[in-house]
Formats: sequence, structure tokens, C-alpha cells
Amino acid sequence: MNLHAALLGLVLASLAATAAETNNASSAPNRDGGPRGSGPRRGFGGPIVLNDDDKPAFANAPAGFDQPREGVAPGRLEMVEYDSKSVGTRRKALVYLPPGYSAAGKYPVLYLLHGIGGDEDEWRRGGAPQAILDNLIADKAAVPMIVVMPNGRAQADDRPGPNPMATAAAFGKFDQDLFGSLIPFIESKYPVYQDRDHRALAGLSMGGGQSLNIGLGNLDRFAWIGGFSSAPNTKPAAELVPDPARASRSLRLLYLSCGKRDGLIRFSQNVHAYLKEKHVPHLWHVDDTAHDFQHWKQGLHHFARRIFQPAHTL
Ligand code: FER
Repeated sequence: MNLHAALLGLVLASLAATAAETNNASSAPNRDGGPRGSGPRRGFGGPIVLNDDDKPAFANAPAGFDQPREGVAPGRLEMVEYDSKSVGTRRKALVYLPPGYSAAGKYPVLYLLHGIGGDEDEWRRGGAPQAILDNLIADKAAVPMIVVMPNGRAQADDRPGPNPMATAAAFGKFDQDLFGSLIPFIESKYPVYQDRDHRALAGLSMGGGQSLNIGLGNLDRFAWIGGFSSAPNTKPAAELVPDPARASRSLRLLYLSCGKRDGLIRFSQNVHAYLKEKHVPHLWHVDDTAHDFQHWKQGLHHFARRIFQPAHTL
């Protein structure tokens, strides 16, 4: 069983626990044997109430979008290591270089973040980033870009460990590593543009929350921001976007998506509702998925084809 399947089990256990609490306030048996009633696991899963505009904004990616396709020029993945000043360790990041990559070229960069149980290899293990990007670029649906998949758990032991939820706080410190060490490293090692118009930030679940928190909190650094089924680490919307007029002026794409069967959908719905009320342009895409890579692969496809592009292609 992979980690997300295991986490889905947690969602269901948490839902069952919530139901049990409703029926029997104090002494419902703890069926999964783990801690309950406190800690970050509470709220992982919850009631799903769909609104009228919780609908797809566009069609699903075409069949095969996440499979290597014959005749398509392949990019490549390489694992890199950098010294992190804030964490005090040498850390890893997986880097996608597009087909035809050349040190003489100049590329925009997407920073792509993983979930609570993941690490720098999670997207490669479950999300087919190379096939998705290779196919989009071959079809000229996405511009050639570098994609950096770091480890968003900014602590010395950055493995998820037996209880990934216990590492949640370290995701909140990743901004220091990103700005202080990772971005400077990437910009020294690869021929990349260094302005906000050529820098994007997106992620799945915990990484979606990080992308919204860090991206919207640093509009001078990122023009393109995406959250796929963003987790409860997402800050309240009014804190994320305290100045709606400024966000509206400076964002080139704010992409929010979630599956309609995802027990965490209310976190994305809350952000969408606020953005709508404040007239901050954004894409809101709800498809027929749960909290898993079916959704996140679609997210990468739809986000990657819209970034670093003129406005009319959104
Ligand atoms: C939580 C439920 C889910 C939580 C985090 C998650 C920090 C993250 C899920 C994921 O990344 O897949 O209560 O609290």
C-alpha cells in the first residue's frame, strides 16, 4: 500500500471517528489504535458540501497525458543536492529538465511541492511529472520549463517517518529554505530567468497549502500560483490575500482545484469563496476525484499548460 492509500485510510478513520464522536461524546472506541481527538489528524476528511459553482472549469486531460508517448522527445530528471542555511543540512531536490535542454538556453521555473507523506521523490513516484511535461511540451501546449521538486519538510530529518502528521510544523518553515537556499542554488546552477513572471509555485495537499501561503505572501516573487486539494495548513483566506486589489493586479494565474470526493475540499472552497467575493481573478476547478494522484496529475497538466503564457491562453 502506498502512503497516500494509507493516508486515505486515515481520512476514513477520521470520518468514522467524527461520526462516533457525534454519537457518543466521550468514550467512542479508538478503532485505528492511533491518537484521536486532538492533533492534526482531526479534520483530515470531513463533511463534503458542494456548492453550485464547484464544477470543472475545463475538460480532463486527454487519455494518455500521463504516459510516455512514442515519438515525443524526452526531458530528463536529475536529483540535485544543495546546502540549506535555514535547516543546516544538505537537502535534495528532483529537477526536470525539458527536452532539448541547453545551458545556453534560458528557462522559467516551476517549484512543485509534495504532500504530508511525501518527499522530493513523491511526484516522480506517483505523479508522472516527466511524461506530463514531455507530452505538453511536444504538443506546444506548455513552454519548455524547468520543474524543481524539493522536499518541503524543512527539518534536519526530512523523511516522513511513521507518523507524517507529526512533521506538519516543518512544512511551515520551508519558506526560509526556499528563499534563502533553494532558489539561489537553482538560479546559480541552471540558466533560468530570475523574475516573478518566470517563477511559478504549486503543490498538492500540504504542498498546495504551502504554495498558497508562500506564493500569495510573496507576490513580488511569484506571478503564477497553484494549489491542488490544499490541506488544512492553508492560511485563512483573508490572511492569504489581505490586499485583493494588489493580488488582482499582480497575479498572472491563481489556480485552485480539488476533487469533489476529497474530504479536505472545504479548505479550497473557503479560499475560492473569498476570492470570488473580493473579485480576485482565479481558476476554480472541481473534478470527480478524491484526495489522490488522479487529481494531482490533472492539476499538474492543467497548471503547467497555463503558466508562462500570454493571458489569452488561460
Ligand atoms: C490534516 C489533514 C491532512 C493536516 C494535513 C493533511 C496538517 C495533509 C494531507 C496531505 O498532504 O495529503 O489535518 O494537518
